[in-house]
Amino acid sequence: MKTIVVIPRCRNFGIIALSIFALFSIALGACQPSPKGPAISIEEAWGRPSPKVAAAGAFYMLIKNTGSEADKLVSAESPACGAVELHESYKTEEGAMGMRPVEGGYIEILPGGQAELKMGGLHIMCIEKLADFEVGAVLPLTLNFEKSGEIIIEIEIREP
Ligand SMILES: [Cu+2]
Repeated sequence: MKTIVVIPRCRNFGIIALSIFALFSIALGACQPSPKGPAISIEEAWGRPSPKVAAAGAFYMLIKNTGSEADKLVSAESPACGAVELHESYKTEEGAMGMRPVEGGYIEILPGGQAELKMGGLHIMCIEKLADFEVGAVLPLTLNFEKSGEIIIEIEIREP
């Protein structure tokens, strides 16, 4: 599922700038760059396939904020997972890759910004898998944002 955000178009501004209509539009604030508050949308949500015996899986996606205020992803849950954690990947002192819960326990998305959850970086960890992560499976995931509240999406299990 995708959340669609409509932003007023401000293109061709120069062409219409002299028209009375445009002057009215400006007066009414129709060309404001973004709505009030955060405006969160999720794109390209997917997860890697893994064998049944694997205890955990990871979800990746692009979280965009086209609003005028920052928002924070604070938690997530899914009936496909016993627990869900927000993780980041890091390099250990020995040079190996590890992962850990994100600092502060949240992922912040600044106004006009985005958070890219990808392999080797930020990700949503599905601990204690309760469903098969086979190619073609679609798993529901609820994202909880500090200001935007619950956003329910579908995770497509596919090859990277
Ligand atoms: Cu992880």
